[in-house]
Amino acid sequence: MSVGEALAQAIEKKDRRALAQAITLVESAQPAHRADADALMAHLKSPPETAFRIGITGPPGAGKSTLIEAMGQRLIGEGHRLAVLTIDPSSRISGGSILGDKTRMPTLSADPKAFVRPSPSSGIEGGVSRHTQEAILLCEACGFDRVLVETVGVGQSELRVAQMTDVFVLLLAPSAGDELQGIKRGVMELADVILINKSDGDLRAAAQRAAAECLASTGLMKTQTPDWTVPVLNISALEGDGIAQALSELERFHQHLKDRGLIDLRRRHQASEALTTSIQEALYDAATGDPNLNRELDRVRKLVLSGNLTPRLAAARFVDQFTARIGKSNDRTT
Ligand SMILES: Nc1nc2c(ncn2[C@@H]2O[C@H](COP(=O)(O)OP(=O)(O)OP(=O)(O)O)[C@@H](O)[C@H]2O)c(=O)[nH]1
Ligand SMILES: [Mg+2]
Repeated sequence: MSVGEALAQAIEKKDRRALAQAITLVESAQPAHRADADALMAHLKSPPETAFRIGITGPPGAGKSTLIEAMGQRLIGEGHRLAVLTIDPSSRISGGSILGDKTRMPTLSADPKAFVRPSPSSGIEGGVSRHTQEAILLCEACGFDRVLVETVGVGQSELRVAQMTDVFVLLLAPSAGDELQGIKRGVMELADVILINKSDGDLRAAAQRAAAECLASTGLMKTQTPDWTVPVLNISALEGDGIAQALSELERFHQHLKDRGLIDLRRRHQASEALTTSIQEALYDAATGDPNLNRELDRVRKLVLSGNLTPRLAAARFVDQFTARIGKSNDRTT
């Protein structure tokens, strides 16, 4: 039996250690591991229909981890098995282990019905690991029916997480100066549910004004999902206020999608997006795996950084070199 097949079998028996190993395998950058990872993914059964994928994003310090602790304990209390994948752009692998959010979800990390997995962000975009999609499928195969993906709102990561989850939650927190911090309109438009955290103590009034401001701007946006009005809720992850309501909004959204047959549609759309992204990444890897092309990339990057070439022209020049090399290697093989 291959490594991949053995891991797939162990995962189906709800073996958490196998799940952890499997995620490490799919995250591995070593080419030798790729074949095992592909075999593993090929042997997985399709996820149970009840699985629900929840994406949570928000600016640094908004309270994502605190919220996940609070929500997680409730979900477990309701009989769910919860997997939490946190993608932490600031985490680094140190001595083989990841220093990340695990320590900030102490209760969930210690709970046998939860599985908490911090992932370092990978590669070029500095955001969502390209293997998060596979990690989600692995968690579901291991019997986790709620999968939470936490990402800090930086760059492309929100879009990537929105593309791999069933509901996308935007968590914001008021600042002392009232305005909502660090949030781009494009990200607001991805949200299915908006939560304004830290609606407690000194920040309560500011949080309520922030919610009103948010409602006003979401009212003007076109929604992603037919017949769905994006709810904006004030919560306090720290004090546990509004967590039950927030969870019931998520379940209501899940039901909304199911009633209209939109889950399947959303997942098919996501699979198609994932295919496009995977092709982009595979092409990027193929191109930068070639030492000559890698040097060419360095060269054009320097030109871009010194302001002598626009990124688009630099990319076009690089792609020309890439296709020229493919042409040459085809000439050799035919
Ligand atoms: N007052 C108040 N503080 C909170 C609340 N939720 C979180 N905090 C505090 O905000 C800080 C950041 O909380 P985290 O849960 O680590 O935030 P995060 O969004 O996961 O942060 P990063 O992962 O670093 O982006 C901590 O000091 C929390 O105690 C809340 O509801 N009210
Ligand atoms: Mg966090």
